[in-house]
Amino acid sequence: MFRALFSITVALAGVGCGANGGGQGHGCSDSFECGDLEFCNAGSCDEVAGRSFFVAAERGTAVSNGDWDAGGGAPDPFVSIFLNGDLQCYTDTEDDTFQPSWGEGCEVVFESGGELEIDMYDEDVSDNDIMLYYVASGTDDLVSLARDGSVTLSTDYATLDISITPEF
Ligand SMILES: [Ca+2]
Ligand SMILES: [Ca+2]
Repeated sequence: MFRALFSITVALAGVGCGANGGGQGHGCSDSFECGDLEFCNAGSCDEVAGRSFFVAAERGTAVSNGDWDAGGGAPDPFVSIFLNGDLQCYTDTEDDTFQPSWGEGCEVVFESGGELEIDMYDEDVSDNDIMLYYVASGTDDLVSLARDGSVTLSTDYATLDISITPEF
């Protein structure tokens, strides 16, 4: 009798450990082990929607043959971050450089169906020149960003490294 009960307990525990698929709080070592709308955050699967992330412009590059400023020369790059069309923050302007490095950004809440826009400009006296424009639109895009943790954006004129770090 005692033996029978013992073996049933072991069997149930085995099912629990072997279960696959997601579920919030489920242990993970990589995001592919989590549900479609989750990412692997410090060893457990977390829902992306509703979570705060620190989105930062780390560094960038600009093509040296671009017609950035009157009379030639390097651009003066800065980056703006928008959420659902509202400006959240912008970096300092790095003057006269083809290789800006900011390490600046702000906290953004990734809502279900939200839209994250990131723009990189050459600051000019009159109209700023657009260097790079990027939009992550909808839950799938935001989940991809959360899972990757960083992304390099690029156009024919510039590149931009973005980091996406979960906050608590
Ligand atoms: Ca310019
Ligand atoms: Ca300029």
